[in-house]
Amino acid sequence: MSLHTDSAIAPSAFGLVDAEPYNWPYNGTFSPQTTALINIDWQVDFCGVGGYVDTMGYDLSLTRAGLAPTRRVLAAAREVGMHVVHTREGHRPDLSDCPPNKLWRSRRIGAGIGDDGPCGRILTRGEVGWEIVPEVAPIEGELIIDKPGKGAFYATDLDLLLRNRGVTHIILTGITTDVCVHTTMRDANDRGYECLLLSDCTGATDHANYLAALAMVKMQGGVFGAVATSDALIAALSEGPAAT
Ligand code: C5J
Repeated sequence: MSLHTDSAIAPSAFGLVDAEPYNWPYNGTFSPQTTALINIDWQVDFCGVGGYVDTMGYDLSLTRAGLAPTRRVLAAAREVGMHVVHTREGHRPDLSDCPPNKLWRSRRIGAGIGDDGPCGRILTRGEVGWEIVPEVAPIEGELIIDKPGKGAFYATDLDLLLRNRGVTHIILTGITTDVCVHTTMRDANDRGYECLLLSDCTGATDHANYLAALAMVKMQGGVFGAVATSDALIAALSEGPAAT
């Protein structure tokens, strides 16, 4: 099924966002009714003290860097009535949805999924570490997708929920850029969603990987979509509906 049609632009469509390697979206306008802001895994486990990423020994300032701009983007998206989605990576307490190789790898690096840590059991649903941090927490009415994998479409009903809402365009924030954000963006692009990644609203456990992940989105003319700053998106939203 094609997501994009030639139908009339929604009355509240916004104009182009200044982005690379093309001004987003490809089809000139986007509207809050057909756009979802998807916030990937802003969980204690990925950006909080005592969580999974901290236990693995990475620098939390890298994964926390996008919190303040994401908070501003969330406020702007809510203001214009855009769909807002939050995802959480985590496993059932009995770990029956955790692939053995993922479990093995996490234990090998000293942060075993399901093991006890300062924020409860690592990457386990219902634990403190699995919660979304307060700075960007969901509010009532926003979708929350619990996912066992890296990509938000894998083993979830995200695609169905987006299509039923008429969503054709996706704006991404979240962590980590090179893992769950990238997997979700690649999959979304394959499914025909027009994607924009906000460069200052994402971070990786390794800065070089963050830069490489942004570069990969932009290669081949925007093979997975486009990249913009939060300021560029907010400017487009603030300018109001595009002239039709
Ligand atoms: C990882 C994620 N890095 N949210 N998950 O395991 O990127």
